[in-house]
Amino acid sequence: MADRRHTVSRALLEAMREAGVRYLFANLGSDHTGIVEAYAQARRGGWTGALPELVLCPHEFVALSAAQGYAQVSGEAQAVLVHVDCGTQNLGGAVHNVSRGRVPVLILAGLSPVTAEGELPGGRNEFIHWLQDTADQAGIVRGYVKYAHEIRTGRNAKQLVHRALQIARSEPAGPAYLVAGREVMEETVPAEPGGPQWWSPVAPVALAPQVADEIAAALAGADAPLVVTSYLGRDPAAVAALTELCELAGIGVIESVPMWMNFPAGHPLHLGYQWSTTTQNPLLADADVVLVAGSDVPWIPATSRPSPGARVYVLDIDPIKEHMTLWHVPAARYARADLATALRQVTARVREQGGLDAAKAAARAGRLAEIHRAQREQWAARERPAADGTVTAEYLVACVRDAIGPDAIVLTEAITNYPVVCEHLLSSRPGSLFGSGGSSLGWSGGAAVGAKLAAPDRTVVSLVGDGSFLFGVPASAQWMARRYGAPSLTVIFDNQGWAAPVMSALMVHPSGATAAVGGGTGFAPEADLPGIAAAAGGAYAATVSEAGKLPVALRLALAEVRRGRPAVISVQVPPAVPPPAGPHHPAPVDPGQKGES
Ligand SMILES: Cc1ncc(C[n+]2csc(CCOP(=O)(O)OP(=O)(O)O)c2C)c(N)n1
Ligand SMILES: [Mg+2]
Repeated sequence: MADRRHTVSRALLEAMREAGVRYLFANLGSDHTGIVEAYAQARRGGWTGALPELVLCPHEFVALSAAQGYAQVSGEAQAVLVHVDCGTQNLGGAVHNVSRGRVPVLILAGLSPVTAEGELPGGRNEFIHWLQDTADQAGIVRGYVKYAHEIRTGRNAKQLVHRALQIARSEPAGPAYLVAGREVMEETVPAEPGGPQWWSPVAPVALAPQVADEIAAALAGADAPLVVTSYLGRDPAAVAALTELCELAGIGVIESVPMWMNFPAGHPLHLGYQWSTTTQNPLLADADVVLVAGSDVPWIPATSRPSPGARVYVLDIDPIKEHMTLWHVPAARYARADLATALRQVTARVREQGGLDAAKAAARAGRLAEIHRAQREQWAARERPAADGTVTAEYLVACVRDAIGPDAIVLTEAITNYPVVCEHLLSSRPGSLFGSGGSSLGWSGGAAVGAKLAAPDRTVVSLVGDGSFLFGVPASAQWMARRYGAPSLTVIFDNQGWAAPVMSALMVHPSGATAAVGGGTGFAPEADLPGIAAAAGGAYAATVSEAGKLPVALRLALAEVRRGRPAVISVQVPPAVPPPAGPHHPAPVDPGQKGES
């Protein structure tokens, strides 16, 4: 009977499940005959638990973003299944995000059949098989994946799944891409266990002792030591390790372009955030020892950097970014290490070396706490509605913060409002704030579904620009949220269009034509963004423009989410781009902080 045929498709799925893949985020096609058949067999035979749960994703970008969100929240790699070259192309910028964000994921794609005359089961029998025959399908994603390989025979298909996942999970983590032709996927193979216990990711790497000594001595002897981090919080344990070191030695922390919660915002040694700043950060200029602990962009050298006399140390699982064509931080030492492990080593050496002047460190911590306090006071003062009763971005984030509480998982894709989100959300719990890690917009739509599947007991909230909401293929993402019981709250920063490209133009041409006539990136006539979610996923939908109505609107939406229904609220916030210059509208001179270009 057909069910007794143990196909490679079935073996691939079993290998994923053995390896701990809970969900297969899939968009199916003619290359997946064996996969569709295996799931049908499993449903008929009552053994669906042996396979990853199939999550249908009407768009591949959303599928990969969902797998990314799941892995970011849980630390566990999931799998994505896409249709030949077409589906691979549709992964689009999500491949950039998992790659830049160093998020582990296994992507499996079919290949067009390689036989056409009936030679083998699975050979060509549909017109598309000729159209989908590409010279180098893996080439579509090769620049982004850690591993790309074709499963050429079913006999080692399980082994290749385990190998791909081992590579994807080993730090620096990232995507792995496997392809398999339909004939291979339809092969019959013996049912064999894959031995997942032999494919664990590479164990955390420690610092060489002399490097730990050198960094510890530099920090202990510094007058103004500073840590800059962007993604240390990928590992929540590293947050505690950094906190311990900073408290011991009185070291301040700046988060640069944070896409993770890296250091508690409420901690007196937290000295704020920096993005695409146009002004020198004085704390960075004053530092004599700077520890860059997990960062791709610790500063923007053209506008803000440490002083030339500062000693810089780069501590990272990816310290010299071999995959970025242009990257340099002038450091005394670059060290590859697991950040939690390395920071614990450095802390231990600071204690053991005896070079730390405890009174000096305490006095410094006191001064930094003052800076911290003044900064927070300034931020808090901005948490009010505009004079005309409309909503400001600062007030919006403050209201969201107060409504959701400290345990929610927040996804931020607020773009020009990235800085506002950090400064007013003030996340202090590791694993509570996530960004895409890259710059391809639309991540939060699918990521929210993945995040909720990974943490069903936590409230998931996305803070997203109106443009980014549309990039996220909301009809697809919201449909998935309802179908798979993964409701979340989406709060749209509706500034009526794309502010970021205009900000970029103003940064380069502060007095150019854009400053005079605007950037032309407004969204009028506006789409009913929450209405898209209502139509596609039955979401609770609301639009808010008056500040007075915001707290109640958020409460109602959250109540819906807690009852199991997705909710999308669009909140009108001022366009981040100033109005055109004129007698009553002077042209902007310095756009200041900006989230993204
Ligand atoms: C896939 C992709 N396409 C284009 C861009 C360029 N881009 C950067 S920000 C931005 C506008 C984002 O609009 P929105 O989410 O509304 O945020 P806002 O700029 O208004 O704050 C665009 C188009 C990008 N980063 N990613
Ligand atoms: Mg916008």
